[in-house]
Amino acid sequence: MEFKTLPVVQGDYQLRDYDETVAAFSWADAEKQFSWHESGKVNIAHEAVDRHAESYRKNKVALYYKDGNRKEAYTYYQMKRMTNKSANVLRNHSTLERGDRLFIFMPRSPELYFSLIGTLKLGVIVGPLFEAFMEGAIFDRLSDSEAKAIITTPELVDRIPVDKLPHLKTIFLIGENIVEDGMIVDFNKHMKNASHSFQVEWMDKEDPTLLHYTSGSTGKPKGVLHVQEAMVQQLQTTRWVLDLNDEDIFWCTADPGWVTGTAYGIFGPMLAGGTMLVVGGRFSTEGWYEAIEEYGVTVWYSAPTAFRMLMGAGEGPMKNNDLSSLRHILSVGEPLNPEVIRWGMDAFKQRIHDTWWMTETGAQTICNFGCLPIKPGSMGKPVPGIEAVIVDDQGNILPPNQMGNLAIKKGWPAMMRQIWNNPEKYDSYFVNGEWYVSGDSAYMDEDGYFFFQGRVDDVIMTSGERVGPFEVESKLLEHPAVVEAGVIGKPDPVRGEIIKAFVALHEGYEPTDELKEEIRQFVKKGLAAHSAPREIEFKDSLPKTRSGKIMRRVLKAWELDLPAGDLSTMEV
Ligand code: 6R9
Repeated sequence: MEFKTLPVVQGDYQLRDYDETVAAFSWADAEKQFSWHESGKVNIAHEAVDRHAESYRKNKVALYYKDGNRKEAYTYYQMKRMTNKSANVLRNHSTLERGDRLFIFMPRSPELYFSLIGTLKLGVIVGPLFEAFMEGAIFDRLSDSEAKAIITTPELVDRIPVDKLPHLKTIFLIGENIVEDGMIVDFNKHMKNASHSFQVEWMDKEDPTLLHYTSGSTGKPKGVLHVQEAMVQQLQTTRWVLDLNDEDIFWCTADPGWVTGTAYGIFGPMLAGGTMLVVGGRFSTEGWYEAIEEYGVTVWYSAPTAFRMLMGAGEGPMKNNDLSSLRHILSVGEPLNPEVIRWGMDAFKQRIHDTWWMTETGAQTICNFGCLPIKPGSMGKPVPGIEAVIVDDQGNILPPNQMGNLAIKKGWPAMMRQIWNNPEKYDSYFVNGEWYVSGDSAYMDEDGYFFFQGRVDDVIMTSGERVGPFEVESKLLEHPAVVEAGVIGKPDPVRGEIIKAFVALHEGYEPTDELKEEIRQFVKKGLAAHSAPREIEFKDSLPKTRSGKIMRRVLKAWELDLPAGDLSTMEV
């Protein structure tokens, strides 16, 4: 089936006044940018790559890749050819069909991007995995989703428990000296001869695209299923929140194993015809600053943990690079501590913009963006098209300034459409069939700004006072000795719970009792007596997810001597 390709239009996407924009906005208008407006069919890979390759952006760089000395650049024209070749290799060397599941388990490299987009050209669902996953984590995800194929490398392939995965038929290996057999396919070898033309599978906008497994507070990781239509919101927010324009160089530091690394590390920028940078390898202060200067990064999307690590490294390394290309910086994943915002103002002479969303929301929902004046400490306001409220546990909408559950009106384009294999779990997210309840607690002020308070399950009740661990953690981080902090409620017969802080120290500080008392007093003076941790325990480092969230649940398990549950997303 051939469909006419719509011309790429730049359009007027400048936000004017917030209320005016919200009032004038409709998702239906936003959808007109894509081919289904004409044909009723769509494919996110076509919209992200092919239509730009057929436009004035043909020779524009889509992807810069840097890892040590490996430095490559691919235009939209080249991306189209490489993703077509990948799609042909996948089709010719497997039995994959539309709707089947394929996982990608490898470090960031151009091949990861080619094959991920190539998979979507086939209409096959992609499950991205962090390279740090070990056998148990791989097994949980591949068996739950009955995956038929995986793309990986010779270094990682031994972690796939093939014998226990009866549905797994094909392993595409990307690397050197690969010996093929009934199951193993040498991806690069076949890429050499593969045709660079491919007709994408035309899909419905409700057809699934990505399956992101994410950990809840209990039980096994759950498979959050996204659909084609997510692209509408990914593109719209890329323009409004990331403020990405044709001349920008965009760097999203997230790995595609995390939803940020697909929604904004691939699709948002490419749907917008942008130029993105991917930096392989692990975090390094010097390497990151160098990348910003070398590529002249203008828009930068990262996470509080990374900012805190950069902050911890001090001004020294910063002086070696010219970072003046940066014009817009954003953050996601955890609360953006005021301390980090202050550091950002000093270090980059601009404010870091907070954005709030979740794997389940599929794209940004509450953000500091464009025309919106920023209120310190707030995550911002709902992006146009999103309706957010605070509800109590029965689903009643609460008035401003009352803490409750942050909820979003069902039906936004990027919303998850299913929890794989678990419809009951999916339904349990919604109250009254109308509001998606996020599991975060927050309040909204009288101007409609949202303030994050914590995960619902992390809120501490001590002597009848509600304390958000984030507030305490932020204060702890302001102490010069503290580099990381995690705060939990520890059961206490008298007070219900007491506040316990786990703290990692900057180099050069001795973990003494005097320092504990000094830190306690610091929080007491800075916040409130009831917010000061009664107990402080020093640790070399704290357990974090791959996306940088301190895993309070693990701290709690340590404290209570309980099993820590699913640790597959923990950074090692
Ligand atoms: C994109 C992503 C979702 C949870 C979410 C919340 C926390 C995300 C935040 C934030 C405070 C922000 N979170 N953004 N907390 N301020 N700006 O992170 O997805 O990995 O599914 O995590 O992350 O608790 O509920 P995911």
